[in-house]
Amino acid sequence: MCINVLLKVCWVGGAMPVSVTQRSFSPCRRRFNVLRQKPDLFRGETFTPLVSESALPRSVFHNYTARDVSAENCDCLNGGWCREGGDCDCSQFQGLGERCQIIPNIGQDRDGICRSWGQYHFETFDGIYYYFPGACSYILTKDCHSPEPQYTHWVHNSRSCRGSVYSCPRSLSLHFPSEEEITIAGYQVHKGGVRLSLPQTVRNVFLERLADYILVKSTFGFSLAWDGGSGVYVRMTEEHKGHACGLCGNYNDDGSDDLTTSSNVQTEDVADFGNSWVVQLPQERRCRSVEEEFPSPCTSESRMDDAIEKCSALLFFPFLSCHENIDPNPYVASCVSDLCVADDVDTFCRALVEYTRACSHVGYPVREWRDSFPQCYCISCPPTCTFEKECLGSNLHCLDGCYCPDGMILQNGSCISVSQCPCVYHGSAFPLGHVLEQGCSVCVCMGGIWNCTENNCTAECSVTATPM
Ligand SMILES: [Ca+2]
Repeated sequence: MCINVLLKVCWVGGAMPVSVTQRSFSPCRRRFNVLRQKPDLFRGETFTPLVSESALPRSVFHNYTARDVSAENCDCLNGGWCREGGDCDCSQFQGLGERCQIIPNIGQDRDGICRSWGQYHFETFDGIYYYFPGACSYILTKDCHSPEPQYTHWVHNSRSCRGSVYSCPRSLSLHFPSEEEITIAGYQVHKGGVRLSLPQTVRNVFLERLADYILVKSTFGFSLAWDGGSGVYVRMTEEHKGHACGLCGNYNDDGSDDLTTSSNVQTEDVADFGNSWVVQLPQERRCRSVEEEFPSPCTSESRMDDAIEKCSALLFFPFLSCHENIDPNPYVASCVSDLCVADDVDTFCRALVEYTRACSHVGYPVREWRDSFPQCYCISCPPTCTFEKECLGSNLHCLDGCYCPDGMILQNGSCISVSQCPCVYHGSAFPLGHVLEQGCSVCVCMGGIWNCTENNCTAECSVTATPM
């Protein structure tokens, strides 16, 4: 059984193993708020969804026969319909642009997280969702403010992805000043071609595996989470506002200028924009640019109808509780694009997971949504681990996923008892019972916490010792 204990972990925050780098549990406050709202979470009908009835799927509220089917070739994106005059009706998922190529996420709690999932889905720091079917490597985000960028992140899309976008390989490259390239593929991290064990500190950057994610946190204010497959989530502190560039946009609280090319030209053309951020890798064959009028993944009307019908699930209970925090429209639209390509259970569940992740990441988890979708039963859980996870105390507030039973905690992919937790010192993990001596102090690792005592090892120390 897949038991969801999303909220529970915050109650026991003090009892969780706290390492030097994970002391802050303040993000949990929001979860307590969520907890207080618990009765409301189960009264879906009391919520007013962001989307108006007119914007809800026609498959739910309207009769299809009214739709014009003579103009099928507008190549509308993101669930847009072709109108009689050959233009796109983008109202369904509140899209904008000639082809409905962008959907602003109007949820009030996005928290400035840039997200990309399933190869082709992107939502910028400033909340602009777009679909860009690139088959190359791209600058996801980069520090464009300093002559020597503090960070540059590349995402390597599949050169050829047939079938479900979640089944194709994707990987990341992270670049920091005076450091060799760090690559992340699956759950393996390499630096300069050498595999790193986790957790690991590389100068200002701390890397670890937590639940289903690889987490990268830096002292200069960014966090990145990678789900091991295709999902990458980046959050930065306010001081980086307006300094970023790349597919994640410029992070200046203004969605209207997010499609700015690498030559600093604003465009409405997603292909122009995306192609401009391509990275040509010397060892790779030259990859194909995305055509300006790239086709919609939904080439068949009946497939799109089916996809909309299924993906509209995100507009109703149990997802209503998150609607005012995270606008579901971009996620329904991305789900439709995914199902138009591969209409299978895994793809559908991954699309739902993406929305619940966005909610979890900002502290508003959708509780027990899998109860309503038993086919999505713990889709990515390791067999021994079927629970949710704690707040991180990092810039990415809370992770979703599958977690460990009460009293257990996930460590390197398996569940162990809290008392067995290792302790972290200077970025390295030490097992239970490990003894560290530092000057007069002797510290023993006990349940993830260094238990330190002072010895009378020097004259100075003996002065401070308790008199007999
Ligand atoms: Ca912007």
